[in-house]
Amino acid sequence: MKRMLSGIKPTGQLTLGNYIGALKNFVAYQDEYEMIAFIANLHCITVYQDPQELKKNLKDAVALYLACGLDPNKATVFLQTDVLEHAQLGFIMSCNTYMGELNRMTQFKDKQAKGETNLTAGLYTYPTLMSADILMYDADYVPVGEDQKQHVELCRDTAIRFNHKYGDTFKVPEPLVPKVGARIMSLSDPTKKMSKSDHGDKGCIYLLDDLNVARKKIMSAVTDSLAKVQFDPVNQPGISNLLQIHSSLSGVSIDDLVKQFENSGYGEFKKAVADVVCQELSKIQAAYKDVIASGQIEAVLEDGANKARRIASRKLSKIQRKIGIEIRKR
Ligand code: AQP
Repeated sequence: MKRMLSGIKPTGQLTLGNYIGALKNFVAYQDEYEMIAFIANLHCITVYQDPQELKKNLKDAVALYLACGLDPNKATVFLQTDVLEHAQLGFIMSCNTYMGELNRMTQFKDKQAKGETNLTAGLYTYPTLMSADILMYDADYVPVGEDQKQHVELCRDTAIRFNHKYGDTFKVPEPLVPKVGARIMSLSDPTKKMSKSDHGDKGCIYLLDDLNVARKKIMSAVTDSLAKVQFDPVNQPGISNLLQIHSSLSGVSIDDLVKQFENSGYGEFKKAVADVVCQELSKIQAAYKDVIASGQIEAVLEDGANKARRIASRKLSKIQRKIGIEIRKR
């Protein structure tokens, strides 16, 4: 069975973008692949997080993984920090990645361009930790939204270079980017990605948003004055984004949705999108409550960490012997 690895960093509450671009696909793939789904909590602290809020977000993220349908009997679900080998391989990968490569990463450049000050070294080097996360498990595939594709490509380049230098060590992974919904945009500024760290922004739907709040955000989504429901991300980014959201959740193709709403006003179309979103959120939120009430999170994380650790410790030892830094038999 081919292996798939995926992760999310809960720097806030998980969003509809995380769900459509990533989480929903982890669930869909868990029967076909051996799924390793972790919570990237080290990646969270590349930007300061309030410790109490972070703990809550981590717990909610695990609960949402399960509520969205990840089955811990099929998938290995764990916290990155419970497997110490990630940080160690992260350092090794940072010694096998060039600064020129990191300088080209658009996520970091975007944060820099926004004029954000006090950017940390951890934020700059986090793609090397992400390479470690993936390569540790010899993942065949990594399902990601569009924004993370560049990081998986960097991981591939590093793996190829490492294999060339030290002999065949890593499987070179493939990114899997969904055809629809790979980049869900902000509802208040559809030229910008929907991001969980845009706190309090009307543009972002959180999976645990009150349904009335979610509906309001969709009904007030920024559109255009063309008054025609059609898929044209350049001239109608708002409407195109809503079409993607509807299509990803309902499974109806964008072409069919355009036909269905060709004579509708934007109000009617937005109501249909809000119905589909609220239906999905209501299912997720009911399952989330059950997961929290069941008290199963600790056990799932412990079991997942044990399984992941077994793979990671063997792999790290093999890597360290290849490089020449491990000299004693474990
Ligand atoms: N808007 C989005 N549309 C589609 N996919 C998305 N993903 C994130 N936002 C969207 C995908 O979700 C997975 C987990 O991403 P992440 O949370 O680890 O990091 P991120 O991409 O940096 O997400 P955010 O919400 O934008 O975080 P902040 O605000 O902290 O920077 C990835 O596969 C990602 O592609």
